[in-house]
Amino acid sequence: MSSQIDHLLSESRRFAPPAQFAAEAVGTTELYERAAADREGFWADQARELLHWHTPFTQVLDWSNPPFAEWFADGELNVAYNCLDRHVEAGNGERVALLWEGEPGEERRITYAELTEEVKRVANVLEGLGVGHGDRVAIYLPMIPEAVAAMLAVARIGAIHSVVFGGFSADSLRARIDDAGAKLVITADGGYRKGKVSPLKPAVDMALADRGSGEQETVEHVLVVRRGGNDVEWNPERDLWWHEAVPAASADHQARPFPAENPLFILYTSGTTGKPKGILHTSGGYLAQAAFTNRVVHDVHPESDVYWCTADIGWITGHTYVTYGPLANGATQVLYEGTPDTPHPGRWWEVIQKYGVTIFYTAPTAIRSFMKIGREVPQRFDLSSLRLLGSVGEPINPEAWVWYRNIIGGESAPVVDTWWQTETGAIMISALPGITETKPGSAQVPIPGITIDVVDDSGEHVGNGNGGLLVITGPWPSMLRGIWGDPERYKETYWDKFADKGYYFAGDGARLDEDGDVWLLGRVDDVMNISGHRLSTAEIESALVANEAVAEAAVVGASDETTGQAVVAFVIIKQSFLKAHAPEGLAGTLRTWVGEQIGPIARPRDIYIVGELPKTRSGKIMRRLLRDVAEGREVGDTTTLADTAVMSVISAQLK
Ligand code: 6R9
Repeated sequence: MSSQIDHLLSESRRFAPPAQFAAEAVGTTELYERAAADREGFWADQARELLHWHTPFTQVLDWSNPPFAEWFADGELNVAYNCLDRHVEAGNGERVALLWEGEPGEERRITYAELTEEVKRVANVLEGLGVGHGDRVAIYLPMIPEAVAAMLAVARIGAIHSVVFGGFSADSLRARIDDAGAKLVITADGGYRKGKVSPLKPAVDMALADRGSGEQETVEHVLVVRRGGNDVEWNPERDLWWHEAVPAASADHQARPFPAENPLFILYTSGTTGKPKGILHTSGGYLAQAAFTNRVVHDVHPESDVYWCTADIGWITGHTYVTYGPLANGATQVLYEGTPDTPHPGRWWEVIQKYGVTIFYTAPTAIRSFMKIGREVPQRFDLSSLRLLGSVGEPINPEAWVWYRNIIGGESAPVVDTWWQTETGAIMISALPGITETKPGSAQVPIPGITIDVVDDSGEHVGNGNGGLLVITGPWPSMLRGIWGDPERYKETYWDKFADKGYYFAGDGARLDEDGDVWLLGRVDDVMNISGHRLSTAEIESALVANEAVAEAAVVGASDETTGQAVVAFVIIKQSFLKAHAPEGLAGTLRTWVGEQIGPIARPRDIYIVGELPKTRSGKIMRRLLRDVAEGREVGDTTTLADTAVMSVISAQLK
């Protein structure tokens, strides 16, 4: 890590916002001043200004039982009403909410009035199926307008959605359905990916098929959108077509107010153990910070901008910056179904040109893969509508940042590097593009109303010029309210490390430069970041050892030029298996296996079959040493290994 830090600190380029951008920007220095003078008052102002409250709140923050926070607790609102009806009532019903582009090239323009009507119908369908306040609904859909409508319909009736990324396997879906106890699954027959239909309904059928004895099935119905046109099996007692049920339902639906702390969604994310955590978010505080950050960081002017966040709704970025933030603000946005390079490598740039996208928010891994293809591809398209670029998901290296600004942003669009997490719910660290002089590679400063620090192991501020651990020093409106069904794990994971200070431990390493700006340095735990997606080493290890051939497995995240990190697995094969089978092709088989168990994003880039794994005397696998091997470095200090010779054996085997 020290060479990385040296490299970062030699980065001295600075970019001031263009004058016109600065003059018209939503985010101003007054916001910082107001927040510094009265942080809670500041958030109360934002919540009042940006949202409609059926019952206005009088309390702002209740932190009497930390780390369990309540924001705006005596207020009541309806999240879907805030994202839909109120824009129609304000006379903006004809404004386009979604500019949808299917991968094969179909197009649908959906106004706020149309989306509101659709969501009302879906809400009636859900209620007709017996889904109500507090019930959990799993959503397993491609990037189609129905995905946004499904989330909002669930929110409208006070139920809780759990969106499962369409790239996850039947097993992963099953585990998430079970953990949340979902009553309904909303899915599609399939969606388009890389030029063909990728089926989804069969995975739902598989997930709901083999119940072990004694296990109670919680899912009563499956609501299916027809998108791919692929053949699907049908269980008439359980399954309903969206295109039959939704148009037949009434378009009248009154949005009922719910308390600000009513749960809105659960989203599963990888932690340091094998079992994904169900991160719980609630309504008022989440929506306030989602709307605020989308306005001031993305500089959204709803009447004129065309906004595009490329994230899938299966990730937190898709929740906050596709569904909730932009729609709460009444913005017009692009929703694109497919992969960036189908049917040609300029597909994204074509979409920007076609719709005149002004604000574009994507991940460093995508930017790096475009850099690899070359600037000739984006230069074939007119990208002059773009006025702001954003980055999220992992550290963006200065070279990619500058390429993004110059080649995509026409050497003028500000780039905001936004740091946040599933747990934080919304952006926490970022420049405000109209007032901050940006630095390539640094996320820079906490947004107004957020307090953070970089500290040493005992929680002491490290001071400028030093590295340490990133902490959030006070509660914030869109913070997670817990881990679904596991309050203890919530405390242990995020709050125990700095319990005496009351700091939230983010799990990221960071450094403060001489100006006090923050540079994120990646995870300090066993969480990997592959193309901006979080995966835990333990999760993949347990998938590997679940295969009959594998005795033991160790997984590390090795740095990768394109994906940020790549999964590299070291496995020991069972002697008994080797007696009966030839070892040829085993690595490939195991790769496929992991893809089936968790999802294609979890497939290891490399699988090394080894005879032994490096362990400490207490039996802990020393991943640091395996990472050295995976990244082709000289192996570091091996003195704490139980058997110090093991690393030379492994290195020799791989040569
Ligand atoms: C929004 C999202 C969270 C982890 C986080 C950190 C990494 C996200 C980053 C960044 C450096 C940025 N991360 N944004 N690292 N610079 N701008 O990605 O949520 O999927 O929960 O991942 O991603 O390591 O801890 P999530």
